Amino acid sequence: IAAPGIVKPLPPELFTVRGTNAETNFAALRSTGLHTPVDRFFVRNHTSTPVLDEKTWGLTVWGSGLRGAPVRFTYDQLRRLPSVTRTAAVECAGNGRSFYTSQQGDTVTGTAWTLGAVGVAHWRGVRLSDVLRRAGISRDAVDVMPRGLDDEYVTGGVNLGHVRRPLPVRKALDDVILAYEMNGEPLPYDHGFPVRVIVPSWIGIASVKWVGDIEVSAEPLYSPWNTDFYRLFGSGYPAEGSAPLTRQTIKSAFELAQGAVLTAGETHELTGRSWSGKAPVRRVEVSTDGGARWRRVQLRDAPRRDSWVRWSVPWRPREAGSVQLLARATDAAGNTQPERAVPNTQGYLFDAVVRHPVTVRT
Ligand code: MTE
Ligand code: MO
Repeated sequence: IAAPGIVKPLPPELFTVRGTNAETNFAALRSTGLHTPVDRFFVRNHTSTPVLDEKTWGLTVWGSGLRGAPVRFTYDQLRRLPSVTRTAAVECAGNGRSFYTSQQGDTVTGTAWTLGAVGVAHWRGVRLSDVLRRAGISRDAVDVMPRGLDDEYVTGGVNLGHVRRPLPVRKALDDVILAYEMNGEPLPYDHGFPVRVIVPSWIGIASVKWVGDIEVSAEPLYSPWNTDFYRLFGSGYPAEGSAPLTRQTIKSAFELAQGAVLTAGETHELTGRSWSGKAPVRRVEVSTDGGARWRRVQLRDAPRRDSWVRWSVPWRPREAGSVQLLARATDAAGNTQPERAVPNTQGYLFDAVVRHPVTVRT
């Protein structure tokens, strides 16, 4: 199994290939720690993974929001700046999209992810704020737009250019990093080698891979990735869409295959993960009877921002039959997963409780 343009192997027990993308199989996370191993971390590529050479690569910072001329950083120069590490999730804005259709009957466009377009890694890099200050960012700067070196994105016969997405300067100077390591190793090709942006808790598109230049502007910046995409469109939203999406929403997933077969009368340890881009997850409940009764489950990680928490709960099904397992998270800001997600035509920010079918046999 292989997807055009993804470099790492994609064995079917770890990934479902979706066009130029690969979705993590949640059942394959059951045996792993807090951080998603690279061999099973999802890949979302608009085109394909470029294999760049760090010796010739450079990052150019330029634009009307600098006090002076463009500044170029080599890979070695970046690696010599003070480094920071951070555990952070990357999650596609469209993660969970397929459930708009399969659970709610809504019509949406885009990659039909289940819940596996998310991963948590330990990133090392330099603060974007350090780089912007060294490049001479001025007090007039309002937007900062990193751009990828992967191929230009052509869709519906229109060339939209290189993937690029503006960030407000406040966020850019806050907790954003330019990462060159993932889980203690140099960034893998598929995840942005040699350097990518990591924007904690924001939708995945903000975390531009294979970054080659960053425009710093004294005027607001626009690209298709904050105008035509990554806004909410549809009934209830203005014609130009909502404001550009920023923070991710709240979700839960079982580390279990779809339609897994369990034996009645035996105790099974149900495990899973819950996460929210808005605040740390502090409570998770599970229902094993289709949503009639809920049990609070034990969290195996302390609630923390920008990451998920793992949880587990024993379950001893009494009789054979088809069962829908449900998990529902609540975060520290009081957000709880609803029964139904409010639809939008591009299927972003699905947050409802997902019904996970299993079969119990005697
Ligand atoms: N950056 C570039 N240059 N090109 C891309 O196609 N995809 C974005 C983002 N950064 C993308 C990109 C999207 S939509 C997501 S969800 C994340 O990368 C996925 O990161 P990953 O492939 O490391 O999981
Ligand atoms: Mo994405």
